[in-house]
Amino acid sequence: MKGEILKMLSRAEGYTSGEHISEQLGISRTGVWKHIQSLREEGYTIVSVRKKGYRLEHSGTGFSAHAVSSKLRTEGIHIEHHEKIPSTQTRAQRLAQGGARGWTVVTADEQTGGRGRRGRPWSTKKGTALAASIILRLDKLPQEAAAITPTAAVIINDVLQRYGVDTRIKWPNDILAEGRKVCGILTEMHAEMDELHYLIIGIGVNVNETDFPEEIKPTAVSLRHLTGQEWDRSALLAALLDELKKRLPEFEENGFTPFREDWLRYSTVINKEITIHQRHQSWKGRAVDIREDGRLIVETETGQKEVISGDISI
Ligand code: BTX
Repeated sequence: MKGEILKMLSRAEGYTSGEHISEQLGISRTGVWKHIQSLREEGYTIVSVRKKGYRLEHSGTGFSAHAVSSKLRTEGIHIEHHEKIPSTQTRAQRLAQGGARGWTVVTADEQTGGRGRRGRPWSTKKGTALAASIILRLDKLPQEAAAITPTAAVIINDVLQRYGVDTRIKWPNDILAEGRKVCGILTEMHAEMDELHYLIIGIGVNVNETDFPEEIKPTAVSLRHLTGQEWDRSALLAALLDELKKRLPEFEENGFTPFREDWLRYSTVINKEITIHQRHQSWKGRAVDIREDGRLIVETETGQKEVISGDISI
């Protein structure tokens, strides 16, 4: 409800009367007033003038469900926010198993057990990071769904570039700036052989961190480091969700194909000599292309190989 009120106030030219809000949202005038008070306590500056109503003067930079909702331009996205949670990904899994609809998004201000691929940890510090897991129910076959990771990487990269950050995609699931990791994407799916039940895209962005745990200091970077300014996490997440909501139907219709050229342009690995680290082996080659299903094509002395999973060092 607070998100709806914020949305109305931020879209209004001047004042919005309490009566209008109460009519539009089907709540009492006292209810409106209580929500306004609660928003003020969270740091929003809302001016009220008798007979005129309310006007939003300063939209806070807090990270909450209604802060994100009020900044979304697209409809149909439901946010479940947690102040502290082990992992938004695990919570989203549970919600999806319980039947939650597509475009339910779990967010958190702090994750105590944030995870990356193969059980690796993902650091999400309180008050500075962006952590979100999006439940998607797409009309796709399981084998077609894997290419959602490079597709999401292109879309996220576009949004960050629009904000003026020079980011690049590192296969399979990282977004780098100045050669360091600013964002990680974790895609998980629940499927049978011929039926995709749901996908969960987990997005972790380093936003306002000024410091990182010792073990990732050399390889991690935050948007704040890169731009020298504090970012509004809810505005950034709203922008990411809007863009994903707008462009994923294209993936549902035509797969990775419409995104592939952009991926190649943004990639840090194409035409580079790389080492691929897989579970039981590491080998060298030259990355030359990406397939429509998201597999990386690598030229080696013994011919071309397709890589489904692994980590790359350049
Ligand atoms: P990944 O397996 O590619 O990367 C994990 C590795 O990245 C770690 O082993 C560590 O070296 C490094 N790392 C950990 N934290 C950070 C960080 N904050 N910044 C830079 N490097 C780091 C990447 O997996 C996918 C991460 C997805 C995270 C999201 S957050 C929302 C959702 N919830 C959840 O538990 N995971 C996802």
